[in-house]
Amino acid sequence: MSAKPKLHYFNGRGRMEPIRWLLAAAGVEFEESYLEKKEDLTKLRTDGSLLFQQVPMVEIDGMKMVQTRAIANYISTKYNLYGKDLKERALIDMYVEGMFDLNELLMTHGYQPAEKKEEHYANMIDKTENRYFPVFEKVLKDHGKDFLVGNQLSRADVQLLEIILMAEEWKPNVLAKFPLLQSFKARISNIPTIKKFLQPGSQRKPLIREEDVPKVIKIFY
Ligand SMILES: N[C@@H](CCC(=O)N[C@@H](CS)C(=O)NCC(=O)O)C(=O)O
Repeated sequence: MSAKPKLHYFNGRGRMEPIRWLLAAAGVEFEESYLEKKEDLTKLRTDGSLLFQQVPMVEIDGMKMVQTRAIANYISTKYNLYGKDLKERALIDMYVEGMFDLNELLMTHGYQPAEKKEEHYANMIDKTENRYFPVFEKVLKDHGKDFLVGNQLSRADVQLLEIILMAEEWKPNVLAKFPLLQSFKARISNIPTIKKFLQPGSQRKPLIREEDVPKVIKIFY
């Protein structure tokens, strides 16, 4: 039996959260080692564990993987969340790259300085409601299936649910104009592995609290 993947990151969402989601959706148990202070990052760097001196880093199948997308690609391929052929994979790639772009806006909002918050919020909600969510609503409408690609669960569905829930934290009625995304959310949330991940006490991380932001910044700068 191979060891559980071990995730190295701070105890928060950031770039590691989509990886936690994918592992959880695949029903894979994982361990976490949290960076609490800068010295923890320095230690990983000096012992040669970080190819580009950055986290996320995931120990998996004898590798020390870095680069969020590379890690997510590996997990998605290994656990059959990456479509059944090249064209499905191409669609999934386009969708999830859009999701990563939106995720970057949602994930960094809590870290914005006070004077930038309002402008950042307006841009983030505008992009959510007018650029990204209409695309996924249309995809579901056009093919009329339950999942974004190929009528089976893929990483695109998992990552979209993650983003929907994040966007709702900033604007609770953000799905008001997207009826198919509303039913998508309910459907994907009910998949047993995902349902379990959504329960309190899982390894899913909460939205960062304002008072924890300086601590996280100190680890990396
Ligand atoms: N392209 C990389 C970016 C990783 C990254 O920026 N990681 C941050 C923490 S979220 C970091 O390690 N920052 C320290 C540094 O860049 O020196 C990825 O997607 O994994």
